[in-house]
Amino acid sequence: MSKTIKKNIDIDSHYQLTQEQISFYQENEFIKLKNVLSPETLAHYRQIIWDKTLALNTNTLAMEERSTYDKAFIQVINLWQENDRVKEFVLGKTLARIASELMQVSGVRLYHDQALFKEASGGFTPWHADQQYWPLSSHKTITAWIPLQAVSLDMGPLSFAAGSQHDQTYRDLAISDDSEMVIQKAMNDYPIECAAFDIGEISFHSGWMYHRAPANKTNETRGVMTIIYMDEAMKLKEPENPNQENDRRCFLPGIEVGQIANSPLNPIIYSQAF
Ligand SMILES: O=C(O)CCC(=O)C(=O)O
Repeated sequence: MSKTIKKNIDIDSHYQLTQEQISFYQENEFIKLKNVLSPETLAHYRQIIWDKTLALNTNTLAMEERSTYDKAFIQVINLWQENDRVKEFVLGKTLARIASELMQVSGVRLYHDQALFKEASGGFTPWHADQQYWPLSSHKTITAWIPLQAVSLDMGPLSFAAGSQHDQTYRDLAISDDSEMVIQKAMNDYPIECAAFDIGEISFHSGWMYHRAPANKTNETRGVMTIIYMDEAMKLKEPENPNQENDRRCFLPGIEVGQIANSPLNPIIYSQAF
């Protein structure tokens, strides 16, 4: 595919991380980075991501009739399979290289992407750790949370419980009203990082990092694209719960337990070997 580079639209550049930022991530397993993508780049991809997300959304009940989970966001998965421009965005090297350098691995594959749109008056996102859902052999996983506009405190910015990645007590709990009651109480023991995102600011968090997002109190949708990367050497482990069985089927088709997670849905996006 030939690539047309327009001024200030760049998803394949090198964002220079400082040693301090890498050390912060190594210790805390989350980080927020400013000015990662330009406003022009985000504007360039925003509409197509928005249109595809709304077109493929199946979460259409009135807000008051939805479960807590469905109030939290519209969720559309693997948009990169649906459109070539979204594919170009998801396979961009800028974010993949940051993911690789933060995790200190030689390269990263795609696990999957998902658009997470918190609608006007949408509810809070319950506390959870993503890796509960993932049948992956190591903790070298990371999500880039990419707001398509600035996110004020009132729109539901992603928030982290600093230090909670070491807490193994709640790792069996999938998202539910019951898990929220238990985990929310436990997270009071950790400092909560909850702050607005500027345009171009992107957060990265590991699979065992507990996170949530407040409700969207505005009358504007909070559009967010996420890209989930894993170590290029990641293997499929024996799934430990129905969520992991489901992820294996959806995101790792044809891969056997113990094999590298390299199905056609898991291309290497960035590698030092390239
Ligand atoms: O966008 C949200 O509200 C939640 C995001 C999330 O849980 C994630 O990206 O892992």
